[in-house]
Amino acid sequence: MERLEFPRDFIWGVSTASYQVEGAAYEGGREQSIWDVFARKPGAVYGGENGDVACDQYHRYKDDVSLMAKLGFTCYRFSLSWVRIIHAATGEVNKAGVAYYRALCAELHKYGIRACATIYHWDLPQVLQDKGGWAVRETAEAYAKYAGVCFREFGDLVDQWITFNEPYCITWLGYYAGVHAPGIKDLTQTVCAIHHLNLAHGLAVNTYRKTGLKAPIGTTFNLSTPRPATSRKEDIEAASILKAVESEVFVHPLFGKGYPEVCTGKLGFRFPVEAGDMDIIKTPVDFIGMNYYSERPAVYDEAFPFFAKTVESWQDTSDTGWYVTPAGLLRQIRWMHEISKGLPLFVTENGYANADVVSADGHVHDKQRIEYLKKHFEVCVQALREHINLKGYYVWSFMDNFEWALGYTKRFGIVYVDYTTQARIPKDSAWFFRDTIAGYCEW
Ligand code: IFM
Repeated sequence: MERLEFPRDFIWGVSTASYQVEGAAYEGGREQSIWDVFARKPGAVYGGENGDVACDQYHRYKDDVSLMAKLGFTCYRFSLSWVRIIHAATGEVNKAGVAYYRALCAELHKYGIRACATIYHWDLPQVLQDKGGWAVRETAEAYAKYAGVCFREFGDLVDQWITFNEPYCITWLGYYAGVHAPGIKDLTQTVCAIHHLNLAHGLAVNTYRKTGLKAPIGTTFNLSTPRPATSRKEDIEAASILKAVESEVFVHPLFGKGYPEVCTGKLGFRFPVEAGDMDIIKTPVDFIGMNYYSERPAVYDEAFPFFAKTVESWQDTSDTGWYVTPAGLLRQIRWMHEISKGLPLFVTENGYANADVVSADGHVHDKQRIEYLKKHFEVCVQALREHINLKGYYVWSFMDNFEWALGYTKRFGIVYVDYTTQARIPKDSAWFFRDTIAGYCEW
Protein backbone atom coordinates (compact mmCIF):
# COMPACT_ATOMS: atom_id res chain seq x y z
CA MET A 1 0.00 0.00 0.00
CA GLU A 2 1.31 3.41 -0.95
CA ARG A 3 1.30 6.29 1.42
CA LEU A 4 0.86 9.70 -0.17
CA GLU A 5 3.20 12.19 1.43
CA PHE A 6 2.03 15.76 1.74
CA PRO A 7 4.26 18.32 3.46
CA ARG A 8 3.34 19.05 7.06
CA ASP A 9 2.49 22.67 6.24
CA PHE A 10 0.28 21.71 3.26
CA ILE A 11 -2.96 23.67 3.54
CA TRP A 12 -6.12 21.58 3.44
CA GLY A 13 -9.20 23.64 2.77
CA VAL A 14 -12.89 23.55 2.02
CA SER A 15 -14.47 26.00 -0.44
CA THR A 16 -17.87 27.60 -0.75
CA ALA A 17 -19.33 30.84 -2.15
CA SER A 18 -21.70 33.37 -0.62
CA TYR A 19 -24.76 32.97 -2.87
CA GLN A 20 -24.45 29.19 -2.83
CA VAL A 21 -24.50 28.73 0.94
CA GLU A 22 -25.43 31.83 2.93
CA GLY A 23 -29.17 32.24 2.38
CA ALA A 24 -30.61 35.09 4.50
CA ALA A 25 -31.15 36.92 1.25
CA TYR A 26 -33.33 39.59 2.81
CA GLU A 27 -31.50 40.04 6.12
CA GLY A 28 -28.73 42.21 7.46
CA GLY A 29 -29.23 44.92 4.85
CA ARG A 30 -28.29 42.64 1.94
CA GLU A 31 -29.28 44.03 -1.46
CA GLN A 32 -30.08 42.33 -4.77
CA SER A 33 -27.38 40.73 -6.89
CA ILE A 34 -27.55 39.58 -10.49
CA TRP A 35 -28.10 36.03 -9.25
CA ASP A 36 -31.18 37.02 -7.22
CA VAL A 37 -32.64 38.50 -10.39
CA PHE A 38 -31.45 35.84 -12.83
CA ALA A 39 -32.73 32.97 -10.67
CA ARG A 40 -36.22 34.45 -10.92
CA LYS A 41 -36.27 34.42 -14.71
CA PRO A 42 -38.48 31.55 -15.88
CA GLY A 43 -36.34 28.65 -17.07
CA ALA A 44 -33.02 30.14 -15.92
CA VAL A 45 -32.48 27.79 -12.98
CA TYR A 46 -33.59 24.18 -12.73
CA GLY A 47 -36.92 23.92 -10.89
CA GLY A 48 -37.06 27.73 -10.46
CA GLU A 49 -34.81 27.40 -7.39
CA ASN A 50 -32.71 30.19 -5.89
CA GLY A 51 -30.27 31.02 -3.09
CA ASP A 52 -32.75 32.75 -0.76
CA VAL A 53 -32.24 30.10 1.92
CA ALA A 54 -29.53 27.83 0.47
CA CYS A 55 -27.65 26.20 3.40
CA ASP A 56 -28.53 29.02 5.79
CA GLN A 57 -24.87 29.42 6.68
CA TYR A 58 -25.53 33.04 7.61
CA HIS A 59 -27.24 31.69 10.74
CA ARG A 60 -25.35 28.42 11.10
CA TYR A 61 -21.73 29.45 10.50
CA LYS A 62 -20.66 28.56 14.04
CA ASP A 63 -21.80 24.96 13.66
CA ASP A 64 -20.29 24.76 10.19
CA VAL A 65 -16.91 26.04 11.36
CA SER A 66 -16.94 23.66 14.29
CA LEU A 67 -17.54 20.78 11.86
CA MET A 68 -14.66 21.94 9.64
CA ALA A 69 -12.42 21.85 12.70
CA LYS A 70 -13.64 18.38 13.66
CA LEU A 71 -12.71 17.15 10.20
CA GLY A 72 -9.23 18.64 10.49
CA PHE A 73 -9.37 21.33 7.82
CA THR A 74 -6.92 24.20 8.18
CA CYS A 75 -8.51 26.68 5.76
CA TYR A 76 -11.99 27.87 4.81
CA ARG A 77 -12.32 29.52 1.42
CA PHE A 78 -15.55 31.52 1.37
CA SER A 79 -16.62 34.53 -0.65
CA LEU A 80 -17.52 38.03 0.42
CA SER A 81 -20.81 39.22 -0.94
CA TRP A 82 -20.62 42.70 -2.44
CA VAL A 83 -24.37 43.19 -1.85
CA ARG A 84 -23.96 42.52 1.88
CA ILE A 85 -21.07 44.92 2.25
CA ILE A 86 -21.93 48.06 0.25
CA HIS A 87 -25.22 49.99 0.05
CA ALA A 88 -25.61 50.52 -3.67
CA ALA A 89 -27.52 53.81 -3.59
CA THR A 90 -25.14 55.65 -1.26
CA GLY A 91 -21.93 53.66 -1.57
CA GLU A 92 -21.87 53.46 2.22
CA VAL A 93 -20.57 50.42 4.04
CA ASN A 94 -23.27 48.14 5.47
CA LYS A 95 -22.23 47.56 9.06
CA ALA A 96 -24.30 44.38 9.46
CA GLY A 97 -22.60 42.77 6.47
CA VAL A 98 -19.16 43.68 7.75
CA ALA A 99 -20.06 42.35 11.19
CA TYR A 100 -21.12 39.01 9.69
CA TYR A 101 -17.85 38.37 7.88
CA ARG A 102 -15.78 39.59 10.83
CA ALA A 103 -17.63 37.16 13.07
CA LEU A 104 -17.08 34.34 10.57
CA CYS A 105 -13.33 35.02 10.42
CA ALA A 106 -13.09 35.27 14.20
CA GLU A 107 -14.87 31.93 14.52
CA LEU A 108 -12.42 30.34 12.08
CA HIS A 109 -9.44 31.71 13.98
CA LYS A 110 -10.87 30.34 17.22
CA TYR A 111 -10.16 26.88 15.79
CA GLY A 112 -6.89 27.84 14.08
CA ILE A 113 -8.51 27.73 10.64
CA ARG A 114 -7.24 30.19 8.03
CA ALA A 115 -9.70 32.59 6.41
CA CYS A 116 -9.36 32.65 2.63
CA ALA A 117 -11.66 35.32 1.21
CA THR A 118 -12.71 35.44 -2.43
CA ILE A 119 -13.73 39.04 -3.09
CA TYR A 120 -15.98 38.21 -6.05
CA HIS A 121 -17.70 34.91 -6.68
CA TRP A 122 -20.33 36.03 -9.19
CA ASP A 123 -22.85 38.08 -7.16
CA LEU A 124 -22.54 41.49 -8.83
CA PRO A 125 -24.91 44.15 -7.44
CA GLN A 126 -27.91 44.34 -9.80
CA VAL A 127 -27.64 48.15 -9.83
CA LEU A 128 -24.25 47.83 -11.54
CA GLN A 129 -25.67 45.36 -14.03
CA ASP A 130 -28.37 47.90 -14.84
CA LYS A 131 -25.56 50.26 -15.86
CA GLY A 132 -23.88 47.67 -18.10
CA GLY A 133 -22.23 45.20 -15.72
CA TRP A 134 -18.78 43.89 -16.62
CA ALA A 135 -19.20 45.08 -20.20
CA VAL A 136 -18.49 48.63 -19.01
CA ARG A 137 -15.30 50.04 -17.53
CA GLU A 138 -17.09 51.71 -14.59
CA THR A 139 -17.73 48.27 -13.08
CA ALA A 140 -13.98 47.61 -12.89
CA GLU A 141 -13.56 50.91 -11.06
CA ALA A 142 -16.46 50.14 -8.71
CA TYR A 143 -14.95 46.72 -8.00
CA ALA A 144 -11.60 48.29 -7.08
CA LYS A 145 -13.39 50.54 -4.56
CA TYR A 146 -15.32 47.58 -3.15
CA ALA A 147 -12.10 45.57 -2.85
CA GLY A 148 -10.53 48.53 -1.01
CA VAL A 149 -13.39 48.42 1.50
CA CYS A 150 -12.81 44.68 1.99
CA PHE A 151 -9.08 45.23 2.62
CA ARG A 152 -9.88 47.95 5.16
CA GLU A 153 -12.66 46.10 6.98
CA PHE A 154 -11.21 42.58 6.97
CA GLY A 155 -7.48 43.11 6.44
CA ASP A 156 -6.66 42.19 10.03
CA LEU A 157 -8.55 38.89 9.76
CA VAL A 158 -8.11 37.49 6.26
CA ASP A 159 -5.16 35.14 5.69
CA GLN A 160 -5.42 34.82 1.92
CA TRP A 161 -7.14 37.02 -0.69
CA ILE A 162 -8.55 35.92 -4.02
CA THR A 163 -9.70 38.73 -6.31
CA PHE A 164 -11.94 36.70 -8.64
CA ASN A 165 -13.36 33.23 -8.86
CA GLU A 166 -13.28 31.82 -12.40
CA PRO A 167 -13.18 34.72 -14.87
CA TYR A 168 -14.08 32.20 -17.59
CA CYS A 169 -17.49 31.49 -16.06
CA ILE A 170 -18.21 35.14 -15.29
CA THR A 171 -17.60 36.17 -18.88
CA TRP A 172 -18.21 33.23 -21.21
CA LEU A 173 -21.12 31.69 -19.29
CA GLY A 174 -22.63 35.00 -18.19
CA TYR A 175 -22.22 37.11 -21.34
CA TYR A 176 -21.81 34.66 -24.24
CA ALA A 177 -23.65 31.42 -23.45
CA GLY A 178 -26.17 33.28 -21.27
CA VAL A 179 -26.58 30.29 -18.94
CA HIS A 180 -25.34 32.18 -15.88
CA ALA A 181 -26.29 35.63 -14.62
CA PRO A 182 -26.73 38.13 -16.17
CA GLY A 183 -27.90 35.81 -18.97
CA ILE A 184 -26.54 37.81 -21.92
CA LYS A 185 -25.60 36.27 -25.29
CA ASP A 186 -23.33 38.75 -27.02
CA LEU A 187 -19.72 38.32 -28.14
CA THR A 188 -18.87 42.03 -28.09
CA GLN A 189 -19.99 42.37 -24.49
CA THR A 190 -18.11 39.18 -23.60
CA VAL A 191 -14.84 40.52 -24.99
CA CYS A 192 -15.34 43.82 -23.13
CA ALA A 193 -16.18 41.92 -19.92
CA ILE A 194 -12.96 39.90 -20.23
CA HIS A 195 -10.86 43.05 -20.37
CA HIS A 196 -12.74 44.80 -17.58
CA LEU A 197 -12.41 41.79 -15.32
CA ASN A 198 -8.67 41.65 -15.96
CA LEU A 199 -8.45 45.37 -15.29
CA ALA A 200 -10.52 45.11 -12.10
CA HIS A 201 -8.19 42.41 -10.83
CA GLY A 202 -5.12 44.58 -11.52
CA LEU A 203 -6.68 47.68 -9.95
CA ALA A 204 -7.53 45.71 -6.82
CA VAL A 205 -4.03 44.26 -6.47
CA ASN A 206 -2.59 47.78 -6.84
CA THR A 207 -4.94 49.06 -4.15
CA TYR A 208 -3.94 46.16 -1.93
CA ARG A 209 -0.23 46.81 -2.27
CA LYS A 210 -0.79 50.34 -0.97
CA THR A 211 -2.44 49.07 2.22
CA GLY A 212 0.73 47.46 3.55
CA LEU A 213 -1.21 44.28 4.34
CA LYS A 214 0.91 41.15 4.17
CA ALA A 215 -1.49 38.27 3.53
CA PRO A 216 -0.95 36.83 0.04
CA ILE A 217 -3.22 38.00 -2.77
CA GLY A 218 -3.91 36.17 -6.03
CA THR A 219 -6.67 35.08 -8.33
CA THR A 220 -8.43 31.82 -9.15
CA PHE A 221 -8.83 30.46 -12.67
CA ASN A 222 -10.79 27.52 -13.95
CA LEU A 223 -8.52 26.85 -16.85
CA SER A 224 -9.79 25.24 -19.97
CA THR A 225 -7.01 23.30 -21.67
CA PRO A 226 -8.77 20.67 -23.78
CA ARG A 227 -6.57 17.99 -25.27
CA PRO A 228 -6.74 17.49 -29.07
CA ALA A 229 -8.97 14.53 -29.89
CA THR A 230 -6.52 13.29 -32.53
CA SER A 231 -3.05 14.11 -33.76
CA ARG A 232 -4.55 15.81 -36.84
CA LYS A 233 -3.15 19.31 -37.32
CA GLU A 234 -6.67 20.78 -37.29
CA ASP A 235 -7.57 19.21 -33.94
CA ILE A 236 -4.32 20.38 -32.39
CA GLU A 237 -5.16 23.87 -33.61
CA ALA A 238 -8.73 23.57 -32.27
CA ALA A 239 -7.39 22.68 -28.82
CA SER A 240 -5.02 25.60 -28.88
CA ILE A 241 -7.76 28.04 -30.00
CA LEU A 242 -10.02 26.96 -27.14
CA LYS A 243 -7.15 27.31 -24.69
CA ALA A 244 -6.50 30.84 -25.97
CA VAL A 245 -10.15 31.94 -25.95
CA GLU A 246 -11.09 30.40 -22.62
CA SER A 247 -7.84 30.62 -20.62
CA GLU A 248 -5.04 32.65 -22.18
CA VAL A 249 -7.22 35.76 -22.45
CA PHE A 250 -6.95 35.89 -18.64
CA VAL A 251 -3.60 34.23 -17.98
CA HIS A 252 -1.44 35.95 -20.60
CA PRO A 253 -2.24 39.57 -19.63
CA LEU A 254 -1.65 38.69 -15.97
CA PHE A 255 1.86 37.54 -16.81
CA GLY A 256 2.61 40.48 -19.11
CA LYS A 257 2.10 38.61 -22.38
CA GLY A 258 -0.84 40.67 -23.69
CA TYR A 259 -3.90 39.17 -25.36
CA PRO A 260 -3.38 36.02 -27.44
CA GLU A 261 -2.62 36.66 -31.10
CA VAL A 262 -5.29 34.28 -32.33
CA CYS A 263 -7.95 36.28 -30.46
CA THR A 264 -6.93 39.74 -31.65
CA GLY A 265 -6.08 38.43 -35.15
CA LYS A 266 -7.98 35.50 -36.67
CA LEU A 267 -10.95 35.80 -34.30
CA GLY A 268 -11.15 39.60 -34.41
CA PHE A 269 -11.72 40.25 -30.69
CA ARG A 270 -11.51 43.98 -29.92
CA PHE A 271 -10.52 44.34 -26.28
CA PRO A 272 -11.28 47.90 -25.02
CA VAL A 273 -7.71 48.49 -23.84
CA GLU A 274 -6.80 52.02 -22.73
CA ALA A 275 -3.32 53.41 -22.15
CA GLY A 276 -1.73 51.89 -19.06
CA ASP A 277 -4.28 49.06 -18.66
CA MET A 278 -1.91 46.24 -19.53
CA ASP A 279 0.64 47.46 -16.96
CA ILE A 280 -2.04 47.54 -14.27
CA ILE A 281 -3.19 44.01 -15.16
CA LYS A 282 0.31 42.54 -14.91
CA THR A 283 0.86 43.79 -11.35
CA PRO A 284 2.55 40.83 -9.65
CA VAL A 285 0.41 38.49 -7.53
CA ASP A 286 1.55 36.21 -4.72
CA PHE A 287 -0.03 32.94 -5.87
CA ILE A 288 -2.34 31.39 -8.44
CA GLY A 289 -5.49 29.50 -7.51
CA MET A 290 -6.70 26.77 -9.85
CA ASN A 291 -10.14 25.19 -9.90
CA TYR A 292 -10.19 21.88 -11.70
CA TYR A 293 -12.94 19.34 -12.35
CA SER A 294 -12.68 17.81 -15.80
CA GLU A 295 -11.61 18.20 -19.40
CA ARG A 296 -12.86 17.10 -22.81
CA PRO A 297 -11.18 16.43 -26.15
CA ALA A 298 -11.25 19.18 -28.81
CA VAL A 299 -11.90 18.85 -32.53
CA TYR A 300 -11.82 21.28 -35.41
CA ASP A 301 -15.25 22.29 -36.70
CA GLU A 302 -15.77 25.18 -39.08
CA ALA A 303 -19.43 25.40 -38.17
CA PHE A 304 -18.47 26.57 -34.67
CA PRO A 305 -17.77 30.23 -33.90
CA PHE A 306 -14.09 29.72 -33.08
CA PHE A 307 -13.63 26.76 -35.46
CA ALA A 308 -13.42 24.42 -32.47
CA LYS A 309 -15.63 22.43 -30.16
CA THR A 310 -15.22 19.74 -27.51
CA VAL A 311 -16.65 16.26 -27.92
CA GLU A 312 -17.58 13.20 -25.89
CA SER A 313 -15.00 10.95 -24.33
CA TRP A 314 -14.63 7.49 -22.81
CA GLN A 315 -13.96 8.22 -19.14
CA ASP A 316 -16.38 7.67 -16.27
CA THR A 317 -18.62 10.63 -15.55
CA SER A 318 -19.92 12.27 -12.40
CA ASP A 319 -23.54 13.22 -11.78
CA THR A 320 -22.99 16.44 -13.76
CA GLY A 321 -21.80 14.33 -16.71
CA TRP A 322 -18.24 15.61 -16.30
CA TYR A 323 -15.46 13.17 -17.20
CA VAL A 324 -13.01 12.01 -14.56
CA THR A 325 -9.72 13.20 -16.07
CA PRO A 326 -7.04 13.74 -13.42
CA ALA A 327 -4.26 13.96 -16.02
CA GLY A 328 -5.66 17.33 -17.09
CA LEU A 329 -5.01 18.74 -13.63
CA LEU A 330 -1.35 17.76 -13.81
CA ARG A 331 -0.97 19.45 -17.20
CA GLN A 332 -2.58 22.61 -15.87
CA ILE A 333 -0.42 22.67 -12.75
CA ARG A 334 2.69 22.30 -14.88
CA TRP A 335 1.50 25.10 -17.17
CA MET A 336 0.86 27.48 -14.28
CA HIS A 337 4.19 26.56 -12.69
CA GLU A 338 5.99 27.37 -15.89
CA ILE A 339 4.18 30.56 -16.88
CA SER A 340 4.23 32.00 -13.35
CA LYS A 341 7.92 31.13 -12.97
CA GLY A 342 7.34 29.08 -9.87
CA LEU A 343 4.72 31.09 -7.96
CA PRO A 344 2.97 29.24 -5.13
CA LEU A 345 -0.03 27.37 -6.51
CA PHE A 346 -3.24 26.27 -4.83
CA VAL A 347 -5.91 23.92 -6.06
CA THR A 348 -8.70 26.18 -4.82
CA GLU A 349 -11.50 23.87 -6.00
CA ASN A 350 -11.72 20.25 -7.02
CA GLY A 351 -14.65 17.95 -6.44
CA TYR A 352 -17.27 15.56 -7.70
CA ALA A 353 -21.05 15.74 -8.01
CA ASN A 354 -22.62 12.51 -6.86
CA ALA A 355 -26.22 11.35 -6.58
CA ASP A 356 -25.77 11.00 -2.81
CA VAL A 357 -28.45 9.52 -0.59
CA VAL A 358 -28.61 8.92 3.13
CA SER A 359 -28.52 5.14 3.64
CA ALA A 360 -30.59 3.20 6.13
CA ASP A 361 -27.59 3.27 8.48
CA GLY A 362 -27.77 7.08 8.51
CA HIS A 363 -24.52 7.50 6.55
CA VAL A 364 -23.76 8.71 3.04
CA HIS A 365 -21.50 6.22 1.25
CA ASP A 366 -20.00 8.33 -1.52
CA LYS A 367 -17.36 5.89 -2.72
CA GLN A 368 -17.19 7.39 -6.23
CA ARG A 369 -16.24 10.77 -4.75
CA ILE A 370 -13.49 9.18 -2.67
CA GLU A 371 -12.09 7.47 -5.77
CA TYR A 372 -12.16 10.79 -7.63
CA LEU A 373 -10.40 12.61 -4.79
CA LYS A 374 -7.68 9.94 -4.49
CA LYS A 375 -6.85 10.29 -8.19
CA HIS A 376 -6.51 14.05 -7.83
CA PHE A 377 -4.44 13.79 -4.64
CA GLU A 378 -2.08 11.54 -6.57
CA VAL A 379 -1.70 14.32 -9.12
CA CYS A 380 -0.89 16.79 -6.32
CA VAL A 381 1.75 14.45 -4.95
CA GLN A 382 3.24 14.04 -8.42
CA ALA A 383 3.43 17.85 -8.73
CA LEU A 384 5.19 18.02 -5.36
CA ARG A 385 7.65 15.36 -6.48
CA GLU A 386 8.41 17.58 -9.48
CA HIS A 387 9.26 20.37 -7.00
CA ILE A 388 6.28 22.45 -8.05
CA ASN A 389 5.36 24.92 -5.35
CA LEU A 390 1.90 23.52 -4.64
CA LYS A 391 0.85 24.88 -1.28
CA GLY A 392 -2.67 23.65 -0.72
CA TYR A 393 -5.75 21.79 -1.88
CA TYR A 394 -9.29 23.03 -1.19
CA VAL A 395 -12.17 20.69 -1.93
CA TRP A 396 -15.37 21.85 -3.58
CA SER A 397 -17.36 21.82 -1.57
CA PHE A 398 -17.62 21.79 2.18
CA MET A 399 -21.30 20.96 1.82
CA ASP A 400 -23.99 20.45 -0.80
CA ASN A 401 -25.27 23.81 -1.98
CA PHE A 402 -26.98 25.86 -4.68
CA GLU A 403 -25.32 24.73 -7.90
CA TRP A 404 -26.20 27.81 -9.99
CA ALA A 405 -28.32 26.98 -13.07
CA LEU A 406 -28.63 23.38 -11.84
CA GLY A 407 -30.33 24.48 -8.62
CA TYR A 408 -30.07 21.99 -5.76
CA THR A 409 -30.04 18.92 -7.99
CA LYS A 410 -26.28 18.36 -7.91
CA ARG A 411 -24.48 17.53 -4.69
CA PHE A 412 -20.79 18.46 -4.56
CA GLY A 413 -20.41 18.51 -0.76
CA ILE A 414 -18.32 16.25 1.43
CA VAL A 415 -21.04 17.08 3.93
CA TYR A 416 -24.63 16.18 3.00
CA VAL A 417 -27.26 18.88 3.52
CA ASP A 418 -30.86 17.94 4.18
CA TYR A 419 -32.52 21.04 2.74
CA THR A 420 -35.73 20.45 4.69
CA THR A 421 -34.14 20.36 8.14
CA GLN A 422 -30.75 21.94 7.30
CA ALA A 423 -29.11 18.96 9.04
CA ARG A 424 -25.47 18.39 8.05
CA ILE A 425 -24.28 14.79 7.67
CA PRO A 426 -20.58 14.26 6.96
CA LYS A 427 -20.32 11.83 4.05
CA ASP A 428 -17.75 9.02 3.98
CA SER A 429 -15.54 11.36 1.92
CA ALA A 430 -15.46 13.81 4.83
CA TRP A 431 -13.99 11.14 7.11
CA PHE A 432 -11.64 10.08 4.31
CA PHE A 433 -10.44 13.70 4.23
CA ARG A 434 -9.96 13.75 7.98
CA ASP A 435 -7.70 10.71 7.77
CA THR A 436 -5.78 12.10 4.79
CA ILE A 437 -5.18 15.41 6.54
CA ALA A 438 -4.07 13.58 9.67
CA GLY A 439 -1.60 11.63 7.53
CA TYR A 440 -3.24 8.26 8.05
CA CYS A 441 -4.67 7.49 4.67
CA GLU A 442 -3.04 4.67 2.78
CA TRP A 443 -4.16 3.09 -0.42
O1 IFM B 1 -20.29 25.40 -7.77
C1 IFM B 1 -19.28 25.80 -8.62
C2 IFM B 1 -18.47 26.94 -8.02
O2 IFM B 1 -19.27 28.03 -7.67
C3 IFM B 1 -17.45 27.43 -9.02
N1 IFM B 1 -16.66 26.34 -9.51
C4 IFM B 1 -17.34 25.15 -9.95
C5 IFM B 1 -18.32 24.67 -8.92
C6 IFM B 1 -19.04 23.40 -9.41
O3 IFM B 1 -19.71 23.66 -10.58
